[in-house]
Amino acid sequence: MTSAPPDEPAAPRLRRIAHLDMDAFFASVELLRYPQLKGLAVVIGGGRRKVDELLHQSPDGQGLREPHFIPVADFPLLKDYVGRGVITTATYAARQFGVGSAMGMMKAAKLCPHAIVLPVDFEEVRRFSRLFKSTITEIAPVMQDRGVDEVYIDFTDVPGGQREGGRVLARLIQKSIFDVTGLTCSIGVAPNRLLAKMASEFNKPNGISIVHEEDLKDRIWPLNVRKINGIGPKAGEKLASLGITTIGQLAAQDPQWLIERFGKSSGAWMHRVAWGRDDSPVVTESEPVGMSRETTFDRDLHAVRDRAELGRIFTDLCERVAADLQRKGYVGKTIGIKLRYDDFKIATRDQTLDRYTQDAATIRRAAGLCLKRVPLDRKLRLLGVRVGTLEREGDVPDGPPEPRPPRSREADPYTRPLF
Ligand code: TTP
Ligand code: MG
Ligand code: MG
Repeated sequence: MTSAPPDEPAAPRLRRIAHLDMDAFFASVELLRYPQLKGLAVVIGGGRRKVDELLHQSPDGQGLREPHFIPVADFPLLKDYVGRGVITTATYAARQFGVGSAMGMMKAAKLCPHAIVLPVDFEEVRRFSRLFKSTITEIAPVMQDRGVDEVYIDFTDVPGGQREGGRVLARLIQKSIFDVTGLTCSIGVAPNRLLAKMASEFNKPNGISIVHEEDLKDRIWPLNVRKINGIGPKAGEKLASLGITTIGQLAAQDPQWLIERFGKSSGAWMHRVAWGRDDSPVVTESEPVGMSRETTFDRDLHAVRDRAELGRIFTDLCERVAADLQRKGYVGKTIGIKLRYDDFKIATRDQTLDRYTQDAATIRRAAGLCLKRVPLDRKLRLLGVRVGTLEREGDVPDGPPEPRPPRSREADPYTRPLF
């Protein structure tokens, strides 16, 4: 009898980090709605949702037409654009004409007059952003959000994450995202985030690029220093004035020389990244449970004597929390306040609404009620407003409509001055 062979010694696991970025994201989202524009030059810009409404109106004025039946000839063109808008993004077909993000639309019209112009639909963009990210975390749980269309993913311990340097897993993720959303993305896989971020641009659009430590000299050093995430226009200019344009030239500098010119931490950092070194972890962020804004006053304020100022600050905090919720796409149900008195004691109160909100006035009313439940006889050092029990906007049904505010200010306990 022969005994079972000993287990194969496991191949050493390498750190494999991916950076994934959606291709021409805002434009690609519009192409899902208007598939007849596929392959054409399309730019996103201008704030006119009206364009959409006009498009959808059938020419005989009889009702609406399905987006995908609108003839290409009916779409607005860049050459007819008048205004000061800038381009948010452009399809790859439009980029061939030199048109791209941050370019003025009138200037872009000279380069590519026949490009179709569409406005951005933020709600739709956010919906697809959530969808592609949740598709990733179902496959590879360690994901870090880096904005609306990009993420870092730690491939190291994910099945398939080591095969072909990460290419097998990258392909699976690309395919899954396409199946779920109809959108393409590009992925770079490398030993760390720094290199992965550069690598994801190598084969855009719809590409995968695998970078190993030993590729540094051939694939990273020839790139412009500006390709390093963290070297902006100013540092790039200063480096250029010192005769350094490529990452290789940066790597060749004595760290001390860089430190003398860019300061201790930046100089040392530049040298490190030019050598492709980066240990920063991929940090998974859980969904926020609440959002808050608070402010410590320049001087302690009294509820009666400084009533007007406190009222202004309070309203401002509510507006800022509401803006945070709206920008990040959340609604919340529990409205809370926090006070710190001049003796440093803290008081908090909260109130749960019967519907979710991201509206400043609604938050202000509920927070105002909370305020009536705390003692206001001492001076205040700090005031904070928080919205908790968060849900993604769109994930919860709309509640009953807001009760109409009473006619008279006096009759309405919610809008009476608070301090
Ligand atoms: P990017 O990933 O920079 O660009 P992109 O996805 O359009 O194209 P690429 O294929 O090169 O990745 O940005 C993602 C989205 O963010 C983009 O579709 C529109 C928006 N955006 C702005 O609103 N303003 C900007 O200046 C840039 C660069 C992007
Ligand atoms: Mg992108
Ligand atoms: Mg991006």
